[in-house]
Amino acid sequence: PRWQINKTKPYDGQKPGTSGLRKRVKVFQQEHYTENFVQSIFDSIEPKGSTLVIGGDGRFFSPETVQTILKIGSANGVAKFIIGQNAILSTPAASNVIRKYKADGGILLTASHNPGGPNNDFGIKYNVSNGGPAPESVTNKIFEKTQTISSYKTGSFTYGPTKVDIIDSVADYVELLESIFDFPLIKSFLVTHADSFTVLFDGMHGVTGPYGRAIFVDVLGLPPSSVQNAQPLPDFGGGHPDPNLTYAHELVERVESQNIQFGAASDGDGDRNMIYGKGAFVTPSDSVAIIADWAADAIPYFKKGGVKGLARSMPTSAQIDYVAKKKGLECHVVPTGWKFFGNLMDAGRLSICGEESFGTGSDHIREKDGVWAVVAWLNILAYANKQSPNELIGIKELLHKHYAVYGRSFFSRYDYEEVSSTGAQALVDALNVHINIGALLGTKHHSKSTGQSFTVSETYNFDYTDPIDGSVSKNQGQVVRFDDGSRVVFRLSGTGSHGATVRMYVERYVAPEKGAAELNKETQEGLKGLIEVALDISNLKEFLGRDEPTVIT
Ligand code: VG1
Ligand code: CO
Repeated sequence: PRWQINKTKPYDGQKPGTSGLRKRVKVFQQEHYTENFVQSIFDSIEPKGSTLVIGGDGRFFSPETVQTILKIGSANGVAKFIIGQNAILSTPAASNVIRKYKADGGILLTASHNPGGPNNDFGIKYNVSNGGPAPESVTNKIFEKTQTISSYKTGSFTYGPTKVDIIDSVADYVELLESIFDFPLIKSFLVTHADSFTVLFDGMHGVTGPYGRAIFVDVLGLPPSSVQNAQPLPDFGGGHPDPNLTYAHELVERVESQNIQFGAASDGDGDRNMIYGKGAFVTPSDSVAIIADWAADAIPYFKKGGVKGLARSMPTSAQIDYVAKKKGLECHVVPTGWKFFGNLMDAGRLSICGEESFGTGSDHIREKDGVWAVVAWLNILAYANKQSPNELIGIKELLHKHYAVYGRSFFSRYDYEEVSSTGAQALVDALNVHINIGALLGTKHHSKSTGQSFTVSETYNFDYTDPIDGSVSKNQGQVVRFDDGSRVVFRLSGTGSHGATVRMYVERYVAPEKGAAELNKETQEGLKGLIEVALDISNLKEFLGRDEPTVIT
């Protein structure tokens, strides 16, 4: 036969998390470890005669893993692989390629924004034929297979019947965005405001550099200096390719020191984005609300197809809900992780959605899309400026206009990374006791520093029933609500490669009637009292043994 059987034994812990299996490279390099997981994927789908896409962020250990997938895939009967050149296809580009070429699925080699290189993280994620992350029914099956695996099949694809197409990593994606946005409008805005409105895109040495260069420099005609860190590197240049105020500090500093009006960054695999202009940071929760607000007027794709519905993940702020309400659109609240949006999109009930974790996207594909979000903002700003030619509307002006109409949900997330698993579990357990016996209900909590007080009105564990297929996901975060509409959410991360990470999400609504002085405050100032109360109620510092969070976003 053209293939051979290799004996193996199961490894513990090959359970895909929020977005695939993510571990240290060293873990993937153990004998048969990667092979086991790849064979388990093939055991959970129907590989015979299938067409599969292979993409990824180009991180360390990707080339080796492509070879592993080709060998195992060929022996399992895959008819054709479509591979991004040098194993590079951003997560959104891979989603597009799966859809465009009607592939049966795809394997993405990425650990997203986690650092890469021999001592850092690698990841493998399976996507299904709609281009989106596999639903829990599939990832649970993969996990089951990893627990009983005893052998895997390999073949030599050079002689096998499997076809391999190596495709340009960027071309299909650029074509897609050109069909969505008003590039001529953006270009004419950028040309007329070449001095007053400058742009800087930071690829963070992840996968988006070539995409950014193709769009911002080649299509929109910006100078090459508008794109930085644009070379994908296997270790991301030693950086942490996560677009937020902490890790994208190089962008933030250049935007501030050079008075750049529009700065943006994307993460390792290109599905996250940050929008940051001189003195103006856009929280992801606000970003998706603003895109939803303007889309049907400004963006050709939505002008044509309409906005069918909106959605956010549960911890994301309710800013988008206010837009949905005003426009009479349905608005869904799903658990954390992009896989929960796909069914709603496939059913034609969702057009634009986002997560507080710098994820924004639409039904043009089935993944969140960093570069899409950046171009969406440029399209909206170009449109807004065309409507009001007598003032320059930048990021800050657009935010303030939005708050004046809808009010503002102040939002922030505190991450406590790599804390002890026991401490994290103790925190969760203690909250569950409160939730189960209703102990916090009606209790009033004071902030010493601001004098505000917050009365608990509701406590619950977030469970979700998918409205399309009825599947249920339980315990997706613990919520404490207050009678002024504020809330705090606690959740354990599902993307870390080791140890536990606790996330605390805080949100406080301020109505438009409160006026500009209240609405346009700094986020941390607007949330100060609530954060104090949240830490106090949860006893978080004691449970985790941490005074300060690792990252605040
Ligand atoms: C995090 C984010 C979540 C996001 C996920 C994958 O998950 O909170 O919103 O969907 O990462 O994003 P968790 O379970 O660690 O909170 V990415 O760009 O890492 O694929
Ligand atoms: Co990512």
